[in-house]
This record gives sequence, C-alpha cells and structure tokens, in this order.
Amino acid sequence: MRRRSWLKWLAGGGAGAAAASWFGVRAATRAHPDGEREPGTAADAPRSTRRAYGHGAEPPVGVTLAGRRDLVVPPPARAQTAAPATHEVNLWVAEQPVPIARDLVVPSLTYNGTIPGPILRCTEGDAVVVRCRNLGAVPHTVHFHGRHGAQADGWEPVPAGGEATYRFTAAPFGVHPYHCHVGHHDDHVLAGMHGVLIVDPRDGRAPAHEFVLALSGHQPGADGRAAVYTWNGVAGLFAREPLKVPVGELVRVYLVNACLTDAAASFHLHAATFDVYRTGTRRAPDEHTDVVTLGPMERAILEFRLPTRGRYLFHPHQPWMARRGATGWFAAV
Ligand SMILES: [Cu+2]
Repeated sequence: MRRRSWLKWLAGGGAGAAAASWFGVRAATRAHPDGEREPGTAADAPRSTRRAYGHGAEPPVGVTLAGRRDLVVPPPARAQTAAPATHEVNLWVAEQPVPIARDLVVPSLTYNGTIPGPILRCTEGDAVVVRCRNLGAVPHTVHFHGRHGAQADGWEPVPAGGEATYRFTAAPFGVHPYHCHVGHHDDHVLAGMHGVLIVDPRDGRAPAHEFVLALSGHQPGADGRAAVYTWNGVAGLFAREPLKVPVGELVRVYLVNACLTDAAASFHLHAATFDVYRTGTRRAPDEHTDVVTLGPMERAILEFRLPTRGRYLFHPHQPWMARRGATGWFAAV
C-alpha cells in the first residue's frame, strides 16, 4: 500500500474515528464506477486501465497472487479415513483498513485480518470447533451456512472483547460461506466479514486443480451499485496474474457469491464449458453451461478442463461488475 494512502486515511480520522463509527461501509476514499476518477478524489480512486482488456481496476501495489495464495487455493482435502476428525479453528475479528484496489484503502471488518477470511476445509461428519474472539469495538458473530444445531448458528452477538465457541458436525458436503450476522449484518459482510468453508464428501472428489473464487462488492458507487467488485477481496488481481492450470487436467472452482450489493451475480467462462454442482451438495452435475447465476450467498462447484494452451477470460456477465474489478483469466499452460 502506498504511504500516501495511509497518511490520507490517518489524516481523515484514522483508526479511532473508524472504530467509533463501527465501520459500516463508508469509504475512506471515494471511487467512481468503472474505475474512473471522481472529481476531487484524483489520487484515491482506482486507476482506469482501459488499455487492458475487460477490467477497470488494478490490484493494490505490492499485492500478488503468490502473497494471497492461501485465500485463493484451498488447503488440500484430508486423506480419507474411517474416523471423523476434529478441526479447531480460531477466528478473530479486527477492524482495520484494507487495500482492495490500486490507491483504494477502505475501513474494513475482517476475520483474521484478511478479506475474505481464511478458507476452511473439512470432511462431512468431522467435528468443527470454531473459537471466535472479537477484538473489535462492536459486537460480531460467525454464522455458518450449511447444517448444524441452532445453538451453533452464530446469530447471538459476541460483544466487543468477548469470545464465543461454535461446535458443529460438518454437513452436508458442499461449499458453505460463513459471515458475520449481527444487526445490519449486510454492513459487516460488505465490510469484509465473509469466508468459505469447504466440506468434502467422505469418499472424496477426483483430484483437480482447485480454486476458491468469492465475489464481493465494495464501496457505494454513484449509481447505487458497488464501485469496486473483487474476486477474493482484490480488484483486478487475476486480470494481472492469470490462474494457471495444466492443459486438459481437471479444474475445480468453489464459486461463492458473497456480493450483497446486487440481486444476483454470474460467472462466465470464455471458450470452455463447465459442469455446475449447485451448492456442491450432490454428486451429479445440475447443468453444463458457460454461465451460472447465483443470488447472494448462493454458491456452486464448477468443474472443467481447458483443452488447449491459451488464456480463458472469466467475469460476471453483469458488465459493471466485470468493468469494476471482477475480470480475470485462466491460463492453460
Ligand atoms: Cu460483524
């Protein structure tokens, strides 16, 4: 992140003011739709990159795919064993500024310091123990999608400075988002409090090159939509650094629509088609297509192979999302 951005953020009220306002999604800086600069915010808006094909926002300086690998590539599936395992997860909540695009740092709410939160992975039937420590100034929670006891649902606020422990048995297999769920929880989710839990079937899935792609919208734009859309919390990262996969080998995408700024969002892959497993909860694909549409917090597992060397574009088919940071590439190599 540029030093200038930090200084500007601090000069504008900084952490104290941000914490006191419990961090809705108010912008530290204002960004204009389509990555254009808005008058008076010249240095703060994401730069237009119209010279590049199909996207309008660059990632923050210093942010690389290698540095964010753990937020893009899920941990490996656990070896299949007869006995269910116990997974202990620590999630802490922090209120902090997070860079999401070039020259755009926003006051955010995070799990473990990143947007999105860590990718969690277990196997159906495993015991999951999530300890949430609220280091923030206002109440937060962790609410998991999927199936669990009502007492572990994460709707009860965890006060500032407090802790809560959620215990559940992972089910059903599939891909399930988790997110904060206090009060106007959409504010907290928009500010960064969301992540992905992958629950593998007990008999496993075929070996594949796996990625998590979680779409989110950030910052109110002038037209009521988000000003910036990101895959995995950073605008334009996969446009600058394509996701590389070997030609002809199975690719699996855990796709999550964590975007609450729009009624729906889609994922479109160019020059190839994919199997869609909605919510990932069944073994047979629901459809075979090149566009899948998801409402907020809906998700799907996509499987495909890229048959020849080359670059394969992907983006939401909502043009404003594609232009404002959510365009990327797979590169078959
Ligand atoms: Cu919260």
